[in-house]
Amino acid sequence: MTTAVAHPNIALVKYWGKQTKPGNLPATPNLSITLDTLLTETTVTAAERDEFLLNGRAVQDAKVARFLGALRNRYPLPAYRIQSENNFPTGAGLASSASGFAALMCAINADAGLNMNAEIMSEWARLGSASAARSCFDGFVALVPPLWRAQRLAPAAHWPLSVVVAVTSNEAKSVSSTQGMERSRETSAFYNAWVRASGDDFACASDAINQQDFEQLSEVAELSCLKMHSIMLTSKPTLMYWNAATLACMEEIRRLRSDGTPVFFTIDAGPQVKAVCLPDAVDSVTQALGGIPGVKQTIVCNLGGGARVISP
Ligand code: 2P0
Repeated sequence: MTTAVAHPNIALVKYWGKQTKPGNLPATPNLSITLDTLLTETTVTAAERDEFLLNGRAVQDAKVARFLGALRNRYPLPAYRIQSENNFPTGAGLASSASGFAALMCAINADAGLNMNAEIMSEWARLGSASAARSCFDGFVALVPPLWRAQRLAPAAHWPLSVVVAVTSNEAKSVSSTQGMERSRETSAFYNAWVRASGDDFACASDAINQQDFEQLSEVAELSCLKMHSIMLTSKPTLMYWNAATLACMEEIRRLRSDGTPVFFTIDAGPQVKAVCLPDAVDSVTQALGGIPGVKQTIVCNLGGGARVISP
């Protein structure tokens, strides 16, 4: 029996769309920060048959089954009872599949003695969910060609950033990211332009992180987020992940920034808003977002560690 933990990560340069060849390969280079506070804890126990319990309930999960199948094509593994718990809403745009597959890969790696390093673990975690590759590492993380293994661009200590998550709904999304991004690739007239521009966005964000240039990072990260949501909105049928409180948070964050507060927003495939800020701005950002009608909860995170075994 082995228990591992991993945190969600938040992309500052987004992944939305896959290559058509096998391997669950993103169509665009992407870059994230790994959070603390939000956590998935996963225990694997050798068993007579595979069983997956998510937050205490037995579920059939095709992605988990496919992931285990792929691993078993390469490694002799026992059947596993997998117990996975999230301390935050699941499937609601808070990257539970990223932390989930990173924790699962890390637990199996240790339990079965596979001796993978973090890069190899990230390559396998990517097969489960591409964003999970990034949760194998702490700090600032890139997922780029040609190998599409995650790499740490800089450790968390390089540039302490904070993230205030404004939770505007606890419901699971109606269209999964996997289905949504496939729909966008097939139907959005702007999809090819999104893919073409992604390399420049990635380079600009990497440069901003190296230089600790908050203004440059704000501009490129908000633009990447809004481009991704433009692709979602122009998919057929449309993918609209925002609600009224999402928009109110975006407006408030832009107002705070124009008044001199170092903060920018990013939003994933769900209605939650993540306000990325310098640590000194956490209190004012939390207060401002917490007062917006429709914001159910705010959660403060700093940058966190990569996937790791906690027991034995
Ligand atoms: C990201 N998202 O870069 C983007 C932004 C959601 C919006 O990566 O199909 O759950 O399992 O590889 O990793 C969510 O996609 O999708 C995601 P699959 P995944 O964080």
